[in-house]
Amino acid sequence: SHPQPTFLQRHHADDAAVRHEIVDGLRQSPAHIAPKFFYDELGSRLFSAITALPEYYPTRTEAAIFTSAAADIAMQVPPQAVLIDLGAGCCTKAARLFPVLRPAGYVAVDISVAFVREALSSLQQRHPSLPMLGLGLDFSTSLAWPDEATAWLQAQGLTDRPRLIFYPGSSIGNFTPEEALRLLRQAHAVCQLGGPGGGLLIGVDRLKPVDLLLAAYDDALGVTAAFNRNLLRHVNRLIGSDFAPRQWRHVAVFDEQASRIEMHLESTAAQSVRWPGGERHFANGERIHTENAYKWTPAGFAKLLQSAGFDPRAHWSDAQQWFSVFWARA
Ligand code: AVI
Repeated sequence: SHPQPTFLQRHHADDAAVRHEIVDGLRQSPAHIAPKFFYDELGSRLFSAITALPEYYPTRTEAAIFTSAAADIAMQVPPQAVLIDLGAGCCTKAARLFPVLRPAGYVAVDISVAFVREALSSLQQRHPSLPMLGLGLDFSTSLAWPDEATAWLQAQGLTDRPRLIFYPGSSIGNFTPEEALRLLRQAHAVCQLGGPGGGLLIGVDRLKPVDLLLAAYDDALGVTAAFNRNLLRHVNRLIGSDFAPRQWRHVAVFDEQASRIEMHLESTAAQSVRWPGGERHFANGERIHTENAYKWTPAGFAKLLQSAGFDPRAHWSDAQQWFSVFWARA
């Protein structure tokens, strides 16, 4: 027989809610669009291309840390836990760590179950006896653990297992410290619903010389620029607007004060953008803020973990100290 994962979709923001969120951001000054809208099908492929760029060090640096620290990680994290993978996507990062983490259950969380459906189904064929749940949940809004997911854990006999939350890739950096604290507090609450020993395994990008950071977010081939401008094509489909991507320039800057990379789209002409029910004028040079990527110090991030209720137990980095992986007990 072919075992199948279970799939659950929670509060799929309806089209009207999505339209409202985007239009509201466009009307503000400065205008902004949330980075979750980068990831339509082409956007996900462009991000995947970014991770292969020589300038974009985070993905490969984190992978090298997971490889070199594998034995150590295996000693720290509880075996037979329920592994909860935030922003799972193609599930490859977690799947590679199955031999290290030895989970008793696997929950792949992403904004839409559609993002994990195929990957999880094929992963299930390779691990037929590992219970798997695909959970569609916009945890950038709220990581409240859904009742249906609790019921699934119960049905699998996993209720009392520790919960091991896996949040790699420095996606936590795309939240402001306040937003990150809120999300981590919710993650802590999710861990507390399970058995003792649970916690958080998280990848965090570090503060480093600005030239390295700027190159990572403004690469020579222009892949990041395409990724940023593709947001406008996605928004056109979501709200029916008429953004002309050619009229917008990719801008990446580092704000030392906030310790963050900011990505913007800068209008290269005075222009009006229209959508059903509204329009917005942009002056030449006016920007739309599309992403923050905070760069943490290990001490600063350990403090954030503590503020969220976690107990940071271990920290691994690479020889250049560019990226950090934290293990924190709930
Ligand atoms: C997904 N996230 C961690 C990436 C980052 O580095 O902030 C998104 C990205 N934006 C530009 N390049 C990559």
